[in-house]
Amino acid sequence: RHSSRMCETVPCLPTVPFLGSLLSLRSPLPPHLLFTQLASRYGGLFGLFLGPHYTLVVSEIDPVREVLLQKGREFAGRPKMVTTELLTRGGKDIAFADYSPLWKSHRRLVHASFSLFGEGSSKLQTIVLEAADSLCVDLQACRGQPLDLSMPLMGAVTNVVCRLVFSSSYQPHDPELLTVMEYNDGIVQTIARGGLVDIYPWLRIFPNKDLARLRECVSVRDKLLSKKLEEHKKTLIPGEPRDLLDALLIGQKGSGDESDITDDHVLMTAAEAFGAGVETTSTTLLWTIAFLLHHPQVQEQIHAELDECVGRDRPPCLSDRSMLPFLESVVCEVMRIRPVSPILIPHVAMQDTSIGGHHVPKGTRVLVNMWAIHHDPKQWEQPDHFKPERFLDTEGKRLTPSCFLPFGAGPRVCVGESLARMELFLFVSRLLQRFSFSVPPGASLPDLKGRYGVVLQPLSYTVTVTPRH
Ligand code: HEM
Ligand code: PLO
Repeated sequence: RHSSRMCETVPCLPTVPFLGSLLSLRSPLPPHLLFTQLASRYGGLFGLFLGPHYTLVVSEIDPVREVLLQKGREFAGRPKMVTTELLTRGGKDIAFADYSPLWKSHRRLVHASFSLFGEGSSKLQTIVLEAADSLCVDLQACRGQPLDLSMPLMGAVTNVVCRLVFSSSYQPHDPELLTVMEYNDGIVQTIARGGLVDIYPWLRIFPNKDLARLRECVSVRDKLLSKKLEEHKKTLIPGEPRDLLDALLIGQKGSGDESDITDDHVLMTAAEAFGAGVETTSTTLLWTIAFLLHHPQVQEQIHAELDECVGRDRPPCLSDRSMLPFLESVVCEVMRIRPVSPILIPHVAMQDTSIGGHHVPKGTRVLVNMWAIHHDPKQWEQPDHFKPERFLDTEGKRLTPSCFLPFGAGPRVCVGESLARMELFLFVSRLLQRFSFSVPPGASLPDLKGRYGVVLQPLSYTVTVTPRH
C-alpha cells in the first residue's frame, strides 16, 4: 500500500536490546556535534534508539522544513521526560508540554499577553533602555578592571523580564536576585540534558544528585513565584493588566477552554517566560561579546556604524534598527554560529506520518539538528567562520538566508522571538555605543566551544570594558 519510497527504511545506528543505540553514542563530543558527525556517515535523516525510544535526527534543511513547517502540526508533540515534568508540574507550561487543545489555547493566551507588552508597545523599549543604562553605570564603575560579564548581564536581563512579567525589579546586590540567578543556573545544569533519567524514568527511584539539585531549585523557584502570584491576585484590576502575570490572570478567567487554565498553568508560564527570557538573552549577549573579542575589526565596524547613524548624544532606539544593518547582521551571525538551542526541544510525531517519503510511526521522537543546518557547507560558505556580511547583500542591506532558523519555525516556533530580537538589538547597540570591549592584558581569548546543556553557554571569560567617551 505504500509507495516504494515509503518502504525505504531510514538508516539506523547499531542497536542492542535494552540499551538501544546508547553504546554508539558514547563520545566526548556534545550531542549536537556528535549528531553532526554521525550525519556525515548515516545521512541527513537517521534513526537511533535512546533506550526504548525510537528517535530520528534531522540534519538537512528540506526534511527540517517538512517537520517544522509543512507537517508542523503532526510533529508538534513533546516527549514526557522526568526532569521537565518536575520543572513544569507535569507539563503545565508551553515549551515542554505535549500538544493538546488546552496547550493551544494556553499558547495563544501567552502570545496575546506578550504582544501587550512586547512588539509595538513603547513599554518594552523603555524597560530595556533603563536596564541597559543601569548596566552601563555598573560597567563604568569597574574602571577598566578585567571582569566576567555574566553576572552584570544576567542581572540586567533579569530585571527586564522581571518588570515585564511582575512589574518589579532588583537592585544590583539584592539577595533575591542572587537567589534567582542561583536557582536558574541549577535548573540549566540539570534539565533535559539527555541524561539517563530522561531515557529510563524508573531510574528516578535511585539517589541522583542532579535530580535532587533540580528538585531543590524548583522548590526555591516555586516559593518565590507563588508569593508574586498571591500579591498580584490581591491587587489585580480586571481590564488594567500591569504586566504579563496580570494578563495571564485576566485571560485565565476568559470564556470556554481558557477556563481550564489553572493557577498552576499561570505560575508555570510566568516561570517559563522568566527562565527563557533570562537564559537565552544573556547567553546570546555573552556569545556576542566573546566573538567581538575574537574579531576586533567587526567591533570597530559596529562602532563606526553607530557613530554615523546614531551619534553619541542619545541612546539607540528601535526605530534605528533599519539604519544599523551591520549591527543586526552581527547579532544574526552570532545566533547562526552559536544557536542557544542547537537541537531545539525534542519534537514528537503525534500520528503516523512521514519525512522525505520515509514512514514515521506515531510516537517517534524527532531531534532537529539546527547546529548542522547552521553549519552546513552546502548552504554556507566557510560555515565555521564568523562573517556577519553573509547577512547583508552587496548594497549592505539586510537579508535573511532561508537556512537561518535560530528560533525554530511552525507551530512550536519560539513565542519570545520578537521580544528577544528587540532586546538583543537594544542591549548590543547601547553597550557598543558606550564601550569598547577588549581582552585584558595577559588573559587569553574566550573559548568558543561552549558548554552544552538546555542552552549552549560560553565558558566564562574576562573582558576589559573601556568607555568610549
Ligand atoms: C521555544 C530559541 C528567547 C520563550 C524556543 C525554541 C527555540 C528558541 C529554538 C524551540 C523551538 C522548537 O522546539 O521547535 C530562542 C532564542 C532566543 C529565545 C534563540 C533568544 C536569543 C526567548 C524568550 C522567551 C522565549 C525571550 C520568552 C520570554 C520560548 C517558549 C518556547 C520557546 C515559551 C516554547 C514554544 C513551544 O514549545 O511552543 N525558543 N528563544 N524564548 N521559546 Fe525561545
Ligand atoms: C532556563 C532555566 C529556568 O529556570 C527554567 C527554564 C524555562 C524555559 C526554558 C529555559 C529554562 C531554557 C531555554 C529554553 C526555555 C524554553 C525555550 C528555551 C529551553 C530551562 C529554548 C532556547 O528552547
